[in-house]
Amino acid sequence: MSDDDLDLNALNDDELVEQMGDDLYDGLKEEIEESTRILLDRGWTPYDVLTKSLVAGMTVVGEDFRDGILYVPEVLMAANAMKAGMTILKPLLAETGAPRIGSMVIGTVKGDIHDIGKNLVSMMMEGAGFEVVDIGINNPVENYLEAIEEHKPDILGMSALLTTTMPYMKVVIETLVEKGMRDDYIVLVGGAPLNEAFAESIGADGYCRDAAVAVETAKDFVARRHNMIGARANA
Ligand code: B1M
Repeated sequence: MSDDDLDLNALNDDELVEQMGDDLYDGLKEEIEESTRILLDRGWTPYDVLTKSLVAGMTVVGEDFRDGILYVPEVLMAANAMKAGMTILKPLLAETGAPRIGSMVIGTVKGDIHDIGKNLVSMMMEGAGFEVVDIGINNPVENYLEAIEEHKPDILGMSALLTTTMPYMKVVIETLVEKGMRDDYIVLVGGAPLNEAFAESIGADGYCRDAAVAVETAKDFVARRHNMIGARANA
């Protein structure tokens, strides 16, 4: 049987997840969409579909990209297939009925066009009850300033996937300091090349390893911030 004839519905869950890995690798958008729907129909949670099939598949793509087995056009197709799956999951992750607990402006920094991780963080944050303003990719400091001044969020989130673009996060934070605005926002950063020490060195409040950690970290900081504001109001 050729791949064209493959009945995805006939595969068991493990086989389907393996097939999704192959389809993501091959950038097969429609197959990814179909498999995503099948797993949801079988009772998988949107979060499991996301992490156990799409993110897991993208990890393999990343390894082969690093090793020179895959090139930019192929990785772009894989990314588009992944985004198609994420589009199906987005409303399900966002509509959890969680009460609104805070707000965040998030964007990928200047020089960097990677947005899958940022989009995932946005979805999970929305699902957890945060209002999210996503300012997209390749953001100079002016874009962050404009967005935070307009939306007055609790959190400023920044994403960077390249070792060459992650230092730009420091430029944004230093600009906030210069303008006397640094303490008005919780600054959270994330992206594959970052770590805790880097976040600390640039003066961010927290480093988020993944989207789930971003949600927990954000909740934690926002609760502390609201407690502080409440204590000041009562003093
Ligand atoms: Co790029 N790329 N890429 N790429 N790419 C990486 C990052 C790389 C590690 C691949 C590799 O060599 N193994 C490498 C960087 C090496 C380095 O800097 N040390 C690399 C390179 C070199 C490049 C180019 C320079 C290639 C070239 O042109 N020669 C080029 C740069 C373009 C640019 O930005 N200026 C480039 C281009 C591309 C594509 C356009 C083809 C495509 C991006 C498509 C898109 O995003 N729309 C792409 C992709 C897809 C990747 C990999 C394969 C996958 C990234 C991804 O989406 N991961 C990546 C390899 C890798 O990371 N393993 C790679 C899945 C995603 C769910 O994870 O983004 O880590 P991640 O997000 C996580 C966490 O990091 C965290 O939570 C997310 C969800 O759990 N997180 C946050 C992320 N942001 C956060 C923000 C927060 C909180 C948490 O704020 C609060």
